[in-house]
Amino acid sequence: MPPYTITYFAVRGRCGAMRIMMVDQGQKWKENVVAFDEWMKGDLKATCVFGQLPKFEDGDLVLFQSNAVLRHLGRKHGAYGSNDKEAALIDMMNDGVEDIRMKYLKMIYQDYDTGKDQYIKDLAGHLSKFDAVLASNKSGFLVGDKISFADYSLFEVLLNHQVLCPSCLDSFPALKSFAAMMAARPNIKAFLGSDDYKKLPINGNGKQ
Ligand code: 0HH
Repeated sequence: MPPYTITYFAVRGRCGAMRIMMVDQGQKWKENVVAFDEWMKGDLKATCVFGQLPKFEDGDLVLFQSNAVLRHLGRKHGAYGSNDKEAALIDMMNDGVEDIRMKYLKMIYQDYDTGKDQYIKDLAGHLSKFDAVLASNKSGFLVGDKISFADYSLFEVLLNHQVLCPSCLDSFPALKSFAAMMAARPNIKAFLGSDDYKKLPINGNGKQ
Protein backbone atom coordinates (compact mmCIF):
# COMPACT_ATOMS: atom_id res chain seq x y z
CA MET A 1 0.00 0.00 0.00
CA PRO A 2 1.59 3.36 -0.96
CA PRO A 3 1.95 5.65 2.05
CA TYR A 4 0.29 8.64 0.41
CA THR A 5 -3.10 9.25 -1.21
CA ILE A 6 -4.15 12.25 -3.32
CA THR A 7 -7.86 12.95 -3.78
CA TYR A 8 -8.32 15.47 -6.56
CA PHE A 9 -9.90 16.25 -9.92
CA ALA A 10 -8.48 14.87 -13.18
CA VAL A 11 -6.11 17.81 -13.71
CA ARG A 12 -2.51 18.68 -12.85
CA GLY A 13 -3.69 21.87 -11.18
CA ARG A 14 -2.86 22.22 -7.51
CA CYS A 15 -1.24 18.76 -7.42
CA GLY A 16 1.39 19.32 -10.11
CA ALA A 17 4.22 20.27 -7.78
CA MET A 18 3.51 17.66 -5.10
CA ARG A 19 3.40 14.87 -7.69
CA ILE A 20 6.73 15.99 -9.19
CA MET A 21 8.21 16.23 -5.70
CA MET A 22 7.03 12.75 -4.68
CA VAL A 23 8.28 11.19 -7.87
CA ASP A 24 11.70 12.82 -7.49
CA GLN A 25 11.87 11.65 -3.87
CA GLY A 26 11.14 8.08 -4.95
CA GLN A 27 7.74 8.02 -3.27
CA LYS A 28 4.62 6.17 -4.41
CA TRP A 29 1.08 7.39 -3.96
CA LYS A 30 -2.47 6.43 -4.76
CA GLU A 31 -4.74 8.70 -6.81
CA ASN A 32 -8.45 9.01 -5.98
CA VAL A 33 -9.85 10.84 -8.97
CA VAL A 34 -13.04 12.81 -8.30
CA ALA A 35 -15.42 13.43 -11.22
CA PHE A 36 -16.82 16.93 -11.28
CA ASP A 37 -20.47 15.79 -11.16
CA GLU A 38 -19.66 13.64 -8.14
CA TRP A 39 -18.07 16.70 -6.50
CA MET A 40 -21.17 18.77 -7.28
CA LYS A 41 -23.30 16.45 -5.14
CA GLY A 42 -21.53 18.12 -2.20
CA ASP A 43 -20.95 15.15 0.12
CA LEU A 44 -17.18 15.11 -0.28
CA LYS A 45 -16.95 18.92 -0.24
CA ALA A 46 -18.71 18.91 3.14
CA THR A 47 -15.90 16.76 4.59
CA CYS A 48 -13.08 19.00 3.32
CA VAL A 49 -11.75 21.48 5.91
CA PHE A 50 -11.91 24.41 3.46
CA GLY A 51 -14.51 22.87 1.14
CA GLN A 52 -11.91 22.28 -1.55
CA LEU A 53 -9.54 19.70 -3.01
CA PRO A 54 -6.81 18.47 -3.07
CA LYS A 55 -7.02 16.25 -0.04
CA PHE A 56 -3.77 14.53 0.87
CA GLU A 57 -3.49 11.57 3.21
CA ASP A 58 -0.34 10.31 4.87
CA GLY A 59 -1.60 7.41 6.95
CA ASP A 60 -4.04 8.91 9.43
CA LEU A 61 -2.87 12.47 8.77
CA VAL A 62 -5.33 14.26 6.47
CA LEU A 63 -4.17 17.52 4.92
CA PHE A 64 -5.78 20.19 2.79
CA GLN A 65 -3.99 23.17 1.19
CA SER A 66 -1.46 22.20 -1.46
CA ASN A 67 1.35 24.31 0.01
CA ALA A 68 0.87 22.66 3.42
CA VAL A 69 1.31 19.33 1.63
CA LEU A 70 4.54 20.55 0.01
CA ARG A 71 5.86 21.65 3.41
CA HIS A 72 4.89 18.33 4.99
CA LEU A 73 6.73 16.45 2.24
CA GLY A 74 9.66 18.81 2.62
CA ARG A 75 9.93 18.04 6.34
CA LYS A 76 9.59 14.31 5.80
CA HIS A 77 12.01 13.95 2.92
CA GLY A 78 14.78 16.37 3.83
CA ALA A 79 13.70 19.04 1.35
CA TYR A 80 13.23 21.95 3.79
CA GLY A 81 16.79 23.28 4.07
CA SER A 82 19.60 22.43 6.45
CA ASN A 83 18.71 24.82 9.28
CA ASP A 84 16.03 27.27 10.44
CA LYS A 85 17.47 30.12 8.41
CA GLU A 86 17.31 28.14 5.19
CA ALA A 87 13.80 26.92 6.10
CA ALA A 88 12.65 30.53 6.48
CA LEU A 89 14.16 31.47 3.12
CA ILE A 90 12.53 28.44 1.50
CA ASP A 91 9.15 29.54 2.93
CA MET A 92 9.77 33.00 1.48
CA MET A 93 10.61 31.62 -1.96
CA ASN A 94 7.60 29.33 -1.95
CA ASP A 95 5.34 32.26 -1.06
CA GLY A 96 6.84 34.13 -4.00
CA VAL A 97 6.03 31.17 -6.27
CA GLU A 98 2.49 31.12 -4.86
CA ASP A 99 2.07 34.79 -5.81
CA ILE A 100 2.85 33.93 -9.44
CA ARG A 101 0.65 30.83 -9.35
CA MET A 102 -2.30 32.87 -8.09
CA LYS A 103 -1.84 35.49 -10.85
CA TYR A 104 -1.62 32.69 -13.41
CA LEU A 105 -4.77 30.96 -12.10
CA LYS A 106 -6.71 34.23 -12.07
CA MET A 107 -5.76 34.85 -15.69
CA ILE A 108 -6.55 31.23 -16.73
CA TYR A 109 -9.92 30.96 -14.99
CA GLN A 110 -11.21 34.55 -15.08
CA ASP A 111 -9.48 36.54 -17.74
CA TYR A 112 -7.92 34.31 -20.40
CA ASP A 113 -9.35 35.85 -23.56
CA THR A 114 -8.84 39.48 -22.63
CA GLY A 115 -5.96 39.20 -20.13
CA LYS A 116 -3.53 36.66 -21.56
CA ASP A 117 -1.48 39.10 -23.67
CA GLN A 118 -1.02 41.59 -20.84
CA TYR A 119 -0.20 38.73 -18.45
CA ILE A 120 2.59 37.57 -20.77
CA LYS A 121 3.91 41.15 -21.04
CA ASP A 122 4.05 41.44 -17.25
CA LEU A 123 5.57 38.00 -16.73
CA ALA A 124 9.21 39.00 -17.24
CA GLY A 125 8.95 41.34 -14.24
CA HIS A 126 8.00 38.39 -12.03
CA LEU A 127 10.38 35.82 -13.51
CA SER A 128 13.35 38.20 -13.26
CA LYS A 129 13.17 38.03 -9.45
CA PHE A 130 13.62 34.26 -9.43
CA ASP A 131 16.34 34.49 -12.07
CA ALA A 132 18.28 36.86 -9.80
CA VAL A 133 17.95 34.56 -6.78
CA LEU A 134 19.11 31.53 -8.76
CA ALA A 135 21.99 33.46 -10.32
CA SER A 136 23.26 34.52 -6.90
CA ASN A 137 22.96 31.06 -5.32
CA LYS A 138 25.55 29.05 -7.14
CA SER A 139 24.15 25.63 -6.13
CA GLY A 140 21.50 25.78 -8.86
CA PHE A 141 18.72 25.63 -6.24
CA LEU A 142 16.73 28.50 -4.75
CA VAL A 143 18.14 28.17 -1.22
CA GLY A 144 21.24 26.47 0.18
CA ASP A 145 22.90 23.59 -1.58
CA LYS A 146 20.11 21.05 -1.82
CA ILE A 147 16.70 20.76 -3.39
CA SER A 148 13.68 21.99 -1.46
CA PHE A 149 9.91 21.91 -1.92
CA ALA A 150 10.11 25.50 -3.22
CA ASP A 151 12.27 24.28 -6.13
CA TYR A 152 9.60 21.76 -7.13
CA SER A 153 6.94 24.45 -6.82
CA LEU A 154 8.90 26.90 -8.97
CA PHE A 155 9.70 24.21 -11.53
CA GLU A 156 6.03 23.30 -11.91
CA VAL A 157 5.06 26.95 -12.39
CA LEU A 158 7.77 27.27 -15.04
CA LEU A 159 6.52 24.17 -16.88
CA ASN A 160 3.05 25.70 -17.09
CA HIS A 161 4.39 29.07 -18.18
CA GLN A 162 6.50 27.48 -20.91
CA VAL A 163 3.23 26.07 -22.31
CA LEU A 164 1.59 29.51 -22.07
CA CYS A 165 4.58 31.27 -23.61
CA PRO A 166 7.34 28.97 -24.92
CA SER A 167 9.93 31.77 -25.08
CA CYS A 168 9.29 33.13 -21.56
CA LEU A 169 12.60 31.90 -20.13
CA ASP A 170 14.77 33.05 -23.03
CA SER A 171 15.94 36.24 -21.28
CA PHE A 172 16.62 34.45 -18.00
CA PRO A 173 19.66 32.15 -18.23
CA ALA A 174 19.63 31.07 -14.58
CA LEU A 175 15.93 30.18 -14.71
CA LYS A 176 16.38 28.43 -18.02
CA SER A 177 19.20 26.23 -16.73
CA PHE A 178 17.23 25.60 -13.49
CA ALA A 179 14.25 24.35 -15.53
CA ALA A 180 16.52 22.17 -17.69
CA MET A 181 18.33 20.78 -14.62
CA MET A 182 15.03 19.89 -12.91
CA ALA A 183 13.58 18.33 -16.06
CA ALA A 184 16.72 16.17 -16.44
CA ARG A 185 16.52 14.63 -12.95
CA PRO A 186 15.92 10.99 -13.85
CA ASN A 187 12.66 10.37 -11.96
CA ILE A 188 11.22 13.70 -13.07
CA LYS A 189 12.25 13.10 -16.68
CA ALA A 190 10.53 9.69 -16.67
CA PHE A 191 7.41 11.12 -15.01
CA LEU A 192 7.08 14.04 -17.44
CA GLY A 193 7.28 11.54 -20.30
CA SER A 194 4.67 9.20 -18.79
CA ASP A 195 1.03 8.78 -19.84
CA ASP A 196 0.02 9.35 -16.20
CA TYR A 197 1.39 12.88 -16.50
CA LYS A 198 0.52 13.64 -20.11
CA LYS A 199 -3.09 12.49 -19.91
CA LEU A 200 -3.98 15.21 -17.38
CA PRO A 201 -4.75 18.75 -18.56
CA ILE A 202 -2.95 21.54 -16.73
CA ASN A 203 -6.17 23.31 -15.80
CA GLY A 204 -9.83 22.41 -15.42
CA ASN A 205 -11.24 24.73 -18.11
CA GLY A 206 -9.14 23.61 -21.08
CA LYS A 207 -7.06 26.83 -21.11
CA GLN A 208 -3.30 26.66 -20.83
N1 0HH B 1 -5.53 27.06 -1.51
C1 0HH B 1 -6.05 25.77 -1.96
C2 0HH B 1 -4.88 24.81 -2.19
O1 0HH B 1 -3.79 25.27 -2.49
C3 0HH B 1 -6.87 25.98 -3.20
C4 0HH B 1 -7.64 24.73 -3.56
C5 0HH B 1 -8.57 24.94 -4.73
O2 0HH B 1 -8.64 26.01 -5.34
O3 0HH B 1 -5.04 23.60 -2.04
N2 0HH B 1 -9.28 23.87 -5.06
C6 0HH B 1 -10.21 23.87 -6.17
C7 0HH B 1 -9.67 22.94 -7.25
S1 0HH B 1 -8.16 23.50 -7.91
C8 0HH B 1 -11.55 23.27 -5.73
O4 0HH B 1 -11.61 22.41 -4.88
C9 0HH B 1 -8.65 24.07 -9.52
C10 0HH B 1 -8.91 22.93 -10.46
C11 0HH B 1 -10.29 22.94 -10.90
C12 0HH B 1 -10.60 21.75 -11.76
C13 0HH B 1 -12.01 21.36 -11.58
C14 0HH B 1 -12.63 20.67 -12.76
C15 0HH B 1 -12.04 19.36 -13.10
C16 0HH B 1 -12.98 18.54 -13.91
C17 0HH B 1 -12.33 17.30 -14.38
N3 0HH B 1 -12.61 23.74 -6.37
C18 0HH B 1 -13.92 23.22 -6.12
C19 0HH B 1 -14.74 24.04 -5.19
O5 0HH B 1 -14.26 25.08 -4.67
O6 0HH B 1 -15.89 23.65 -4.94
